[in-house]
Amino acid sequence: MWDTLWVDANLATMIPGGRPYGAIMRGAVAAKDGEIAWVGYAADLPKPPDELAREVRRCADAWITPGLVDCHTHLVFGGDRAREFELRLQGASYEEIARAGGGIVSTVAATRAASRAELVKSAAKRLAGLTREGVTSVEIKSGYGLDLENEIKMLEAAGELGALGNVRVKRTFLGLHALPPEFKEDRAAYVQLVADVMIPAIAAVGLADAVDAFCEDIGFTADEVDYVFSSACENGLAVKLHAEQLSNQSGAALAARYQALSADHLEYLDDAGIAAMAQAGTVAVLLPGAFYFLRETQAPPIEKLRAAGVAMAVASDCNPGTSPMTSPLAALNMACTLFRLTPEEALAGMTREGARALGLLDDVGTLEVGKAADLALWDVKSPAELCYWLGAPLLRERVFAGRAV
Ligand code: DI6
Ligand code: FE
Repeated sequence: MWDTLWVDANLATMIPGGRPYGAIMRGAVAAKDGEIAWVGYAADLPKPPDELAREVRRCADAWITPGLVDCHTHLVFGGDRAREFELRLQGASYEEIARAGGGIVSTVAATRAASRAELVKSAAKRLAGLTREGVTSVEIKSGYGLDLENEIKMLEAAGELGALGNVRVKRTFLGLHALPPEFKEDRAAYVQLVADVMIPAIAAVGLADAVDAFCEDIGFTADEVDYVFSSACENGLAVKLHAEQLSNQSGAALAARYQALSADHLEYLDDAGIAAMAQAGTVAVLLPGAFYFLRETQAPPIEKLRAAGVAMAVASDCNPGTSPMTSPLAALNMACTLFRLTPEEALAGMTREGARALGLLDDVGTLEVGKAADLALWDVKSPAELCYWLGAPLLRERVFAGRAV
């Protein structure tokens, strides 16, 4: 007997190669022990539903997708940056504010001042924004502590959120996010601290799955990132990179040299970077929320990424400075309107490709037997509606590891 069987539903399995969205009309999906035990056409079920599962859920023609995977967020932080938003609306640029000691560094002060419990509490609200729109897996970065104690506090808070929110959490250590004020006169010492002390310490206690960095004029140079990435590899952690968001630093190519899981943002990505990513199988994570919120005008080279066969994921980048957005469906809409992804590409970007970008594709991201029974049930007549509406309450039910939550 299966635990639960969903019938009277259409499935967007997101398995590539067949019909759009891997769709199965009048499908059924079953869960046992938290995993998907059966997927297919309801007509092919071996027996009547009630003889197959302890609980049968009739879905009145809802669409079922894999639970959404938000593969790039900075959900945990103290304070907010609404004041900075006002300054930017009066003409100050993100870079000017950062150089004047605002920006990320101001969130660092607020994050250091917050207790772990306070961080969990404020992030839980943002996480609720994600889960009420179907997210079942989320990546959460550190990077607003910038010393070992506060980075650990952030990563522990991120871990607590998983159990609290019924989501799978992948944690990323983002030590090279900004130069902390106490190292203002000695960049090299901070980079060394991150590589030689913080990464080994965090890896030793299993608080992170990956290491990220902000490779940018106002962030860290490719050489500095290179140094930190070699420590990540030595310590058995995957890497990923904020690359080519505001300028071209050849960060994506550097990331690809390290077989990075992903390179993220990519507005200024060049042809060499695309080729390197294609070769390495590095996922392009598109973050239209940051593009929108910063009123950027140069979009990532979507057409060329597509032509090169680079996998494209879409994520919220939820963070206080450049993407204060807790709506994954809004990110899907923006990926289509601003970056010209097709709705199928956008939805794949927040399911299958998001999972790939987290190294989780064997576990989640498509509706396939043996993967976790992480599902989202939607009140829509076609999957394209998930990218079309802005702000509509489309989620009917979220299923995490086989349980409706
Ligand atoms: N790029 C971003 O978009 C965020 N971090 C990064 O490296 C912004 C973070 C912030 O402004 O607080
Ligand atoms: Fe980011």
